Amino acid sequence: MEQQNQMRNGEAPLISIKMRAAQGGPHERGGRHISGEERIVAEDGVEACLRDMLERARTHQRGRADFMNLKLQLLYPAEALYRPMLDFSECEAHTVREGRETARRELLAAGVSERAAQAGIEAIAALPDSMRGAMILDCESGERLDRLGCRGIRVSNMDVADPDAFRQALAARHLCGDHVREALVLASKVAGGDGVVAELCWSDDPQYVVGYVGSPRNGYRRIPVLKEKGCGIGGRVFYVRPGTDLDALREYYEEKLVFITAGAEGYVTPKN
Ligand code: WAQ
Ligand code: MG
Repeated sequence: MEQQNQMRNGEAPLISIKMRAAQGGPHERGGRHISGEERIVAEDGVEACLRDMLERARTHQRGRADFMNLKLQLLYPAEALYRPMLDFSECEAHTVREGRETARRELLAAGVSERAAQAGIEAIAALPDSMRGAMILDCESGERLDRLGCRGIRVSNMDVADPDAFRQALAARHLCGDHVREALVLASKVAGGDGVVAELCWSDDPQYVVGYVGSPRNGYRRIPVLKEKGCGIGGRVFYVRPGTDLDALREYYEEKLVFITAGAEGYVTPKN
């Protein structure tokens, strides 16, 4: 890419790299979702990022992918929003039953009704296989509001504002690894959506049983176990207040470029 030609208002573009991998053909032709990932990197970081992604898709716990879609796109950081990383804290749970009870309590604490909390936990647990995206539920009735079937709403166009600052912030909490970094970035973008009360998530990677409840009120509440080891079903539910503008929310999640700051970067977080 010719840097000189791509400058806009004196600003160097960034590259968005998105990967999705499936087994048995492309997602849109019924392939089984294996993994998806995205990064936003400077131009000199593209090769290393692609190598990481290839490696992850080839060796994924959910199986070997036979289809991979890669998309690269120029982005201009001036069009981005900056959002702070959610506060991180950890709940205690030793069994799936305790974990789901904890999730229910955390959802109530975040402002979700008893009925909706239960509906969300059951909606993920009852999935026949993992979705690519998330379900949107009404935080009072528990009714599913999106009509996106097993695709769901896919949160995209986000990354950490400063990888080193983010790594340090995680290390200070004795955290490392891709799962937690990606989950914190996603949960921080999700909680910043207008009308959003909470998110419930657990991983679909068979060996990774961790999940969380995220919310603007209580931050990222990690739950150590939400499913049995070996189970490849996981998912996400976003709870919204009745009357939320779902088209605007979907546009924010899928289109808007958002960088998550870990506190040390010195950005002033603009309100949108
Ligand atoms: N947008 C919406 N939903 C998504 C997205 C996305 N970008 N990516 C994944 N999902 C949904 C989809 O239904 C997946 O099946 C499900 O979430 C789980 O995705 O240690 O690893 O990437 O604190 O398997 C949480 C705990 C880990 C981290 C979550 O999720 C920690 C995780 P996974
Ligand atoms: Mg996964």
